Amino acid sequence: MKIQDIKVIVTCPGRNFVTVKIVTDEGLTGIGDATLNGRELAVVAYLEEHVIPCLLGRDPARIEDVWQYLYRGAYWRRGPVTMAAIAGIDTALWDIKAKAAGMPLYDLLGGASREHVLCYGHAQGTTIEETVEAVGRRQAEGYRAIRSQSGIPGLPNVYGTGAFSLSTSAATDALPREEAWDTAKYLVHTPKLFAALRDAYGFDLHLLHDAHHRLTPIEAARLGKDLEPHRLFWLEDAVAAEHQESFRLIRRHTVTPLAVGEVFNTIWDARLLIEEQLVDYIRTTAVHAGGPTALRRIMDFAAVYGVRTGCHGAMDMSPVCLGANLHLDLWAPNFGIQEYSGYTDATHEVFPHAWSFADGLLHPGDRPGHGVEIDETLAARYPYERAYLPVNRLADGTLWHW
Ligand code: CS2
Ligand code: MG
Repeated sequence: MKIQDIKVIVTCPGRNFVTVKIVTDEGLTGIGDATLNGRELAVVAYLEEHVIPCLLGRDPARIEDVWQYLYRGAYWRRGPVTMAAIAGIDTALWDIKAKAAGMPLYDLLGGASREHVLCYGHAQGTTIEETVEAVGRRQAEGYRAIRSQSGIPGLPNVYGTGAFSLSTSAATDALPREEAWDTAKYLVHTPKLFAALRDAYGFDLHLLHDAHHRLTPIEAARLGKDLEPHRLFWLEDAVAAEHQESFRLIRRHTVTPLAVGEVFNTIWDARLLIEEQLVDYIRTTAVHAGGPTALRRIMDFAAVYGVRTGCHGAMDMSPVCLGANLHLDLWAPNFGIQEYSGYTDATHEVFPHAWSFADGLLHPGDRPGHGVEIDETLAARYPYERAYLPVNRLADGTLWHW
């Protein structure tokens, strides 16, 4: 079998998605997600100009060799653009291999370790009361684990708590929205949210929280301590993790479980965190970590140290990425949880998928391959729109982590 053609499809059925489609001379096709939120076209150019010409005519079965060729062979290793491009190709090649074998991808990886995959949904509100109600709605939809975020008195527009923060070119302001941040206010308010949630729903529901990289290590330690009575499933991205050693300090002070890694793109970003068991969950995801080849390696490395998985699955990871993640989730001996924040109806239609959600659980389905397709005619009806994530500033104007 030979790779005959590779195309890159960009579509915006609510969010921009970049999808790689590989066609073989034997008529088998595979697709992979290569979306990098807010920097989508950089990955398209990387693929079209620098990757695709090197792969035409190659054997699609040699997934490991293609991965090494694109990673080592580029000389310029790592980085979100490179790794999203590699992920698009790698995911499509695994799709083809599993289709050729007539197996769902999880079978090819070693088979299912569980019947289904626990996932967590999102609940948010501008006030504690609104968030408490939103958690109730998610619970009624079947979710057993819910990430809960609330607006903070005195701070308008906190990402992930109220109105959607994404700016698109359809909006009047096509530039990043500016949001405000105050850590002191946040640290006082957030434990009150979880106290209210435990009062309302008891301890049977798993609750998660995302600090979105905004704290210093000692502030994160304080928050972890203050959240201890509320028994969180995890506290996510407490600090910006360029400095992996930060987690040593957080760990010394709190038993609140820690999750990190949605912006990581290789195992090197997490090596120390995993080897020293400084985190409980590693959040790398197929599209940002270089596809199933690399994600499987990270999961296996984490398994050696008792660190569990918690793949990033916000709605800017396309249904193709979610599909690939779910096969790895079903297989991984050290699976923890999968994020699932849902998609627009149009996104479900553009990407018909075998994976399904019921009772707070996901399953990848049993179709050969990863089980996700793209309807190219429909995709063409939703053209790309330039879009930005917000930025965050302190009251004095200092640009802050968001
Ligand atoms: C968030 C994401 O899902 C999460 O945990 O941190 O919403 C994240 O901000 C986006 O995926 C960024 O593209
Ligand atoms: Mg997050």
